[in-house]
Parts: sequence; structure tokens; C-alpha cells
Amino acid sequence: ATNDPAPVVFITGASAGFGAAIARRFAGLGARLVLAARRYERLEALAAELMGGAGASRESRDGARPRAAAVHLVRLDVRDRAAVDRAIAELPAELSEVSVLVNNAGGAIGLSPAHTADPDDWEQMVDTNIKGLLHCTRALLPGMVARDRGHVINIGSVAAETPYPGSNVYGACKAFVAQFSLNLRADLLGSRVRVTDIEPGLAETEFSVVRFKGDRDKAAAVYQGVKPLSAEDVAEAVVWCATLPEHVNVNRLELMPVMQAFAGFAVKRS
Ligand code: NDP
Ligand code: 8X3
Repeated sequence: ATNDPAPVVFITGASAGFGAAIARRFAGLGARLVLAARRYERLEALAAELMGGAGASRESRDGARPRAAAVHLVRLDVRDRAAVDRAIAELPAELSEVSVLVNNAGGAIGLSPAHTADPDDWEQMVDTNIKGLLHCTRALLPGMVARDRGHVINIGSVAAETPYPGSNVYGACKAFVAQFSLNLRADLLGSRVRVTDIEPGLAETEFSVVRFKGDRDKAAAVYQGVKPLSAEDVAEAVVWCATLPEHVNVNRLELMPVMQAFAGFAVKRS
């Protein structure tokens, strides 16, 4: 109905990359936003932009200036289950009925083969991409089911499906995300809560700077000579899934730049 309040969209990892672009797109639709990340000052700058305050110069792809109906910021490390539960329990009353959760916080740490990879990097990837996503989902899902309304949008990756050297734990985490998303659909049958796994390919964000632990030259080389996906491309896919008619569930959506494809089987000949 037209007098329904603007939906509340909870986005993890909103301080950069896809998460910030997703926030801008939902703001452009007049949504109410809960933005979470560890770098709070980044969230503050984004909130100022989205509420039309300082720094509100950026225009969205269709030329409109995004303006959120409300923005609430949460300094949050999704790896900390108690902190996730607390942040959700302490949401302002008017933002407590979250209708879209975008589980976006995550990334890859390192690109080393399994036999030399740093186990701390593996643990960080599992804690963020898998356990962080579980913490947020488990905390927000009961409300969605009780209201019989909601959408969990998980940011997976092409790495869930396609192996490549050095992807070892990162790709396996995203395979978890893909299967967990489908399993949620099975559990939620009978409710109107939707679940979508968005699986982007090569996209230029801070992803590679994080993967290469701050080595910006190495990160830039990943996108050299290619037109990668942009954060806005991915945000558009997210918003499309979220704004389809309520009876439509996109289970899984994989997108790549045209200049990326598959390498086929590798064979080591003697
Ligand atoms: P960025 O590095 O640009 O952004 C990652 C975001 O995740 C940041 O906002 C960061 O915020 C947040 N984040 C990381 N760890 C935590 C944590 N422990 N708690 C809370 N927030 C956290 O990368 P992308 O935008 O590219 O990545 C977003 C998602 O997309 C990730 O899940 C990534 O795996 C996935 N992806 C990326 C692709 C790409 O090529 N770029 C392709 C396919 C999927 P902060 O540091 O402030 O906490
Ligand atoms: C990020 C895309 O191909 O670098 O998930 O793993 S890739």
C-alpha cells in the first residue's frame, strides 16, 4: 500500500565498495538505512552525503541525488556475535523492523596457495564471510518471520562456483554462502521472507587492496587493461532483486564483466 512506511534496509560493510553503493541506491528509493562497519568515520561521511548534508555532491547513475528517509550508523565488527546481537537489540524503535538485510561485509585476505597461506588469514575470512553473515542473519530473521516480510540478500561471489589458484578458503566461504542461502529458502518456505545470493565477478573496490594487505600497486594490477564491474553495477543488481514483486524470489544471480570468463581445466604435463 502506498502509505506503508519506507522499508528499513540494514547493510553490513557499508563503509566502502559495494556496501556504500548499495546504501546510495536504497537512499535514492527513499529507504531508511542502518549502516554497519568498523570504520565509523567512513559511515559518518556517507550518512552526511545521504542525508543531504556536507559532502552531498555525489549523484547517482540516473542523475538523482540520493536522499535517505533516515540513516542510523552502527560501529560493528560482524565477527563479534554479542556485538551484533546488541546492535540489533538496540536499534531505535522506528528502525527495529528491518525488512532487507544485505550481508555484504567480507572479503579475501591473501592469495597464497593452501600450503603456504597464513592460518590467521583463513580464520579471519571464515569469521567474517561465514560467521559474521550467520550472526547478522540469525539476529534479524526471527523478526522477519514474525512479520512475514523480509529479504536476506547475501553477497557471494563467482569464487563460490569457479576454483582458481589462491582462492582456497575465500571461495569455499562463498560456496558456504551460496548453499546457506538455498538452505534458508528451504527453511523459510511458507513465509514470505525472500533470500537471494548475489555472485559478482571481478569488481573494482577496495577488495584487492584488502586482499594484498595494503599493496595498492598489486591491487591496481588486478584491474589493469580490463573494464571490471563497478560497485554501482552490483548495487543495481541488489536493488533489482529487492524491488521485484513480493512473490518473486531470485535465488542466485551471477554477474561478471564481459572481459572475464573461465580458464578451463589446468593440466600439468611432464
Ligand atoms: P571492500 O573492501 O571495498 O568493502 C568491504 C566492506 O566490508 C567494507 O565496508 C568493510 O568495512 C566491511 N568489512 C570487512 N570486514 C568487516 C567486519 N569484520 N565487520 C564489519 N564490516 C566488515 O570490498 P567489496 O565492496 O568488493 O566487498 C563487499 C563484498 O563483496 C564482500 O563480501 C566480498 O567478498 C564480495 N565480493 C567482492 C568482489 C570484488 O571483486 N570486489 C566480487 C565478489 C564478491 P570496515 O573495514 O570499515 O569494517
Ligand atoms: C571476488 C571475485 O574472482 O576475485 O569475490 O574471487 S574473485
